[in-house]
Amino acid sequence: MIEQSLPRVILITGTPGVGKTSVGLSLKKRGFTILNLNDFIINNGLYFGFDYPRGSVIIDDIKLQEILFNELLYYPKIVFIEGHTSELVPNDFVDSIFVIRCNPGILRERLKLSRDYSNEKIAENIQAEIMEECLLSVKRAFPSKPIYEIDSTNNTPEMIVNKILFRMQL
Ligand code: DAT
Repeated sequence: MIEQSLPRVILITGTPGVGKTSVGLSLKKRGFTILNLNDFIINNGLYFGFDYPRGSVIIDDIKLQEILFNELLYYPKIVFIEGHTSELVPNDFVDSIFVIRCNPGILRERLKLSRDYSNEKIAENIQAEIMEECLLSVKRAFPSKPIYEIDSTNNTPEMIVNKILFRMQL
């Protein structure tokens, strides 16, 4: 059944490795609906191809916005969307944005332990975190929406979720 009004979308973004997926799993455990943007892009073929040197997909932004817009109409009133390209989510749906941050040295360790990334790709992600690329992207894409930063360096995913739910009064 189509919901009568647009869902309230809360974005969880940040450099790969900061802990978005972990936060998403914790939200899911508490009964919230969470959409992983990367999986959504892959599962729906919303990409032009693969950028082999960078080890990432080349996203079809226009198609993503169109398909996501139609998909979100069927979602419950509150939806969390998690992904480091959250700035591509249609603006009309977005209520608030949380940017998960991490100390670059700790992020390097997390990426080394959890990902099969080349040293070059790890360095690229550390650089992105230092340069606040995700934060700047959402500031550009959603200039009138509230944007909150949460540090995951010394906060567990559960602690981060508590902060998000407190802030959103959920
Ligand atoms: P992302 O989805 O942002 O790429 P992730 O949730 O997959 O990140 O986490 C990457 C790794 O870091 C993974 O091994 C789990 C660990 N991790 C995530 N959040 C953490 C936290 N708050 N404290 C310590 N380790 C964390």
